[in-house]
Amino acid sequence: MSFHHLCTTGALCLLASTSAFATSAAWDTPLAGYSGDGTSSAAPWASGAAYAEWNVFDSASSDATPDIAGSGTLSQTSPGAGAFLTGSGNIYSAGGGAAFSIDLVSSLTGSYDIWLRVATQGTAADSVATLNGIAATKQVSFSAVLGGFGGSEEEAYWHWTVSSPLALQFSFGSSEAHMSLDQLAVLAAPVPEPATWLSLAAGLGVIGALARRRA
Ligand SMILES: [Ca+2]
Ligand SMILES: [Ca+2]
Repeated sequence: MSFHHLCTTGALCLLASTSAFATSAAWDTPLAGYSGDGTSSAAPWASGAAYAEWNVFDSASSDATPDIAGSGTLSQTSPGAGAFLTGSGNIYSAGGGAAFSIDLVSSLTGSYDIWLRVATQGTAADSVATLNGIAATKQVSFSAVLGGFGGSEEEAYWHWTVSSPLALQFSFGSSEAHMSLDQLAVLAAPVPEPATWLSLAAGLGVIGALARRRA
């Protein structure tokens, strides 16, 4: 079934035709109510932490070539034939709930904060996502009703802390149909080691002692 055949109801046509929101690496698009300069959406990760990032997807079933950063494979396992690419490269799940997995090879050693970040239109992602089988709860950084068909524009992320993972395997999705996946990123930042904190605290202690001697 072609996109045009699917685009026969007003709601679906509108959603499909307005799915071109995040078309660059800047997530905080003005169309989502942000400034559009990349600084106004919630970003608890360090700059430059992008580990893999997709914006324009290659197909509705799999994309093994992240177009903004990194390497890895995004796969959609549901709804199969009910999913299609929009003209702007979103993965639109028309036929049922969406289920995605992301597989990355990891060379991270030590403790890392890991974030999975998504931008969607229409149906929002479900609350729970997993990393290597460990569940996390979605944090919504932006949400606005798009109007007309009950969908929303949403930016959200999940957070985990892992230690020297050999692989990063994520799963997330939506239990309801009509999620349009616009953008997706995995971010990684090292957790400061306890020794770093101890030496930092000791350094502050020395500075404090020197300040007291000079006082
Ligand atoms: Ca690609
Ligand atoms: Ca996009």
